[in-house]
Amino acid sequence: MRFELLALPALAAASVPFHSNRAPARRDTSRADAIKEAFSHAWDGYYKYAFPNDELHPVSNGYGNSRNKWGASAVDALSTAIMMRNATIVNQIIDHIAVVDYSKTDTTVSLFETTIRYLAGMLSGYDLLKGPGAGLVDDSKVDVLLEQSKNLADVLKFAFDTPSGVPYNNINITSHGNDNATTNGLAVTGTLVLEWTRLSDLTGDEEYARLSQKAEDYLLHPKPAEYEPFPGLVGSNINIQTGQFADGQVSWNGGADSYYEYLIKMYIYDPERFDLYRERWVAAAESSIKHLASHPETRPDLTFLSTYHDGQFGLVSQHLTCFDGGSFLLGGTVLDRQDFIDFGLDLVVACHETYNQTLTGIGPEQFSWNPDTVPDNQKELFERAGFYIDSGTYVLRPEVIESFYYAWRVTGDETYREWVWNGFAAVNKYCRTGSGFSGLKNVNAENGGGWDDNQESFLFAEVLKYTYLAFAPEDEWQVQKGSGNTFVYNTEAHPFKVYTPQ
Ligand code: DMJ
Repeated sequence: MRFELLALPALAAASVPFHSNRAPARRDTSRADAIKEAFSHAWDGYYKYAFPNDELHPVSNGYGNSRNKWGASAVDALSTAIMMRNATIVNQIIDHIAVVDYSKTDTTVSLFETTIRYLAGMLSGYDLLKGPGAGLVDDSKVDVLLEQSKNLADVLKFAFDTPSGVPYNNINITSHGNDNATTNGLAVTGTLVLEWTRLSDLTGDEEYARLSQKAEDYLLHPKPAEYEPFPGLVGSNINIQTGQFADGQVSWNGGADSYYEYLIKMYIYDPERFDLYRERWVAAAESSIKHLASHPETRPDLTFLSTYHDGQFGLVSQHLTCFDGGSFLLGGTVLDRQDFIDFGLDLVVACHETYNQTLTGIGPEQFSWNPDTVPDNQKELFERAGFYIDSGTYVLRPEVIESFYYAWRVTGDETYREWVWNGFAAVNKYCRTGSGFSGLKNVNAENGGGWDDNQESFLFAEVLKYTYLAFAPEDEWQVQKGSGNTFVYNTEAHPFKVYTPQ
């Protein structure tokens, strides 16, 4: 096991040795400051070279517009900037949001990506600034976040206008067209309901909740029965005309992932209205432990989740999938189920190995543990680590660090907080450029195989938020052990205030 701190190029980290003799509180402040410094570094580069475009190209200092050209990085950065109490950046972002015209774009719009990054970024900013972040900026500026959330949802809502109510994901907001898809994916269909329900609860306009919950209903009552091969575990695609499942391909990997994530989070948001969601998450979690838990031949001590289709188990997982440990830990602590907490920790330990065993200390995009298909040049890795790499890229994803954060919050065990720090240190060492942070081409090569020259907006929303929260002061928005959460995080790490009846 490798536990040493990777050297940090930034000023803040240089003063924070891993084996520090300082009192924990003081050390944690230094670490929180180092993470805030990384956030400011990324923001300054984005603001200088890319704003108000969607994302920075942090090597060439150009920019991209992969998310509708509405300033995705700015909107995605808002909740983290509030939690870091950086009033300057928060003001810059709100001033930008106030002038975005959400009715105009020249690109195809993803309902899912636009919901989880833009709609959620604004709603979360509103919840935080009306709640524990109040006073950070002039209160008269905050209402625009809810107004613009409503404007955006009004532009998007035609997507749900289908025979079943299952939306199209890829839409043209000018022509009200779509990509003529016959099916929609499980994750993109099932990762709207928290944001659209929150919008209804804040505005009093029931339409948004109704639309998203109608689509979700097909997922909660899956038909035909054969496409729910194990209780709670469902297929990956839904017919847009009928609302019926179109296959029985089960996984927690990308494409399915955040459907499961939102089941337990909806229950936390409002246990009264969303008890069926809890029931479905518990069924999925129990079935996953029983049927999908898989231990690599060369490392039987590790536990990953396999996929399942037509009697076959697929021994492949992803960086994206590593949110699973956090989901089991959150569900386990909220429902007081030690078996879920224990299983969540097993998943966290295995995902930690995907970081711990590479040359950079960062995990790959996709990995496998099928002993029959190990490439010759990865036999040593498979023997040592229990997995081999299918895709070695790293695009600044958060899921492994996110689950470390949940493990730390739920258990209080410092080990997991050190894993958060090591993950941050590795990202700071290998991904940091002169103007921000770049994805890597190969996490298991010298220097990460080079930079991909892209800084995804979720660097701001997720990676730097979960790392910061692990070292930040106690606050109402921190994930709590047990059932006392007053905030629940959307899949892009934007915290929403849990529902309280008026
Ligand atoms: C983010 O947009 C969200 O976390 C989503 O659920 C999955 N993909 C990225 C991060 O990897």
